[in-house]
Amino acid sequence: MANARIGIIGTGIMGTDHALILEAGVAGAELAGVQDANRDRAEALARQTGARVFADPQSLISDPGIDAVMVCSPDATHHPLALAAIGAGKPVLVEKPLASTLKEARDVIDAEIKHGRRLVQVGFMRRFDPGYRAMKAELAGGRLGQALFLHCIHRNAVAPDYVTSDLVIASSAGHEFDIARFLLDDEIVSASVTSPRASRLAPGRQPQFIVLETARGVVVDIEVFVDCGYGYDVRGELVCEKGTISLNPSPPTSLRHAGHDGHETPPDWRDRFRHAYRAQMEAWIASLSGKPNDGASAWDGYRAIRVTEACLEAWRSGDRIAVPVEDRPGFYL
Ligand code: ISE
Repeated sequence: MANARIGIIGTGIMGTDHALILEAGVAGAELAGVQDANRDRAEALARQTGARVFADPQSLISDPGIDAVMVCSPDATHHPLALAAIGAGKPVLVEKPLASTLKEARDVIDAEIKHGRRLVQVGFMRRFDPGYRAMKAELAGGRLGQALFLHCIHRNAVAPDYVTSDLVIASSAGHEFDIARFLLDDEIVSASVTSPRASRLAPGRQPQFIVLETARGVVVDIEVFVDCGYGYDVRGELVCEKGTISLNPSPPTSLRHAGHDGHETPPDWRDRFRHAYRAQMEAWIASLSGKPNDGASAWDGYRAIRVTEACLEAWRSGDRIAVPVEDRPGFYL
């Protein structure tokens, strides 16, 4: 069977990373096109990869030489471009978040259901991380008993100035909302958020401490601190009735040298989750020829935004906010 010809919209950090994964070789796929609002940036990536450069997103989406699309452009474009891909009947992997509002996310779901075939996957790549998958399998195996707590830490070394406290919830904590639902196979039903004072090194935004409750009675706590300075650090510990299971840091080695004993902390998520990004790509490409895939659906993207909106309300009001749980449409079962 011919390779699926992939077009990437947005050639910034994530678009480039995905392009280089494809370039390094993914069975069944080839990078065929790139597009970016900054044409020079798209052209630079095209020179490196041999992909065609498209003038605008719609011409890439509708081109007969493109079979499937990755949307890696700024967050506000995710919703219209996901709708455009559905309109063209082409599979689309949309970087998270699926949309900027709940209403927009609902539009994507409605359009996909109307189209009648699943086309959208959301780039919650942690679902493909070997550590999280092992945690999920261990919980399902039953030896630890039922889950009680999920403790999560999400730290970035540094965030750009445009990242507001709200965006910390939407963009960074969104990963935790999705991974909690995925690991626990449960829905989040309430959210509370509190913050310490802002770091003097990043006075413009506050770290967050989020507490979620799930329908089956698990408590999930999340520290999100995107200015920790020392590196990218994601941790998780699932506490169950008869034991716990934690993520290990990703480096395969640790180093003792010059009074230091430990392991390197990666600068950002691309390195920490490199296996997850590749595995996500492989699973998505395999799904284009019909292989089942447990990547995040548009429904999962919608639920993450539901929780985001509750967290934003909880943060502003100081109240514990209920997260409405709707029935999952049969289309997404
Ligand atoms: C970034 O946008 C990502 O998606 C990373 O995975 C996340 O860990 C980071 O906090 C975000 O800023």
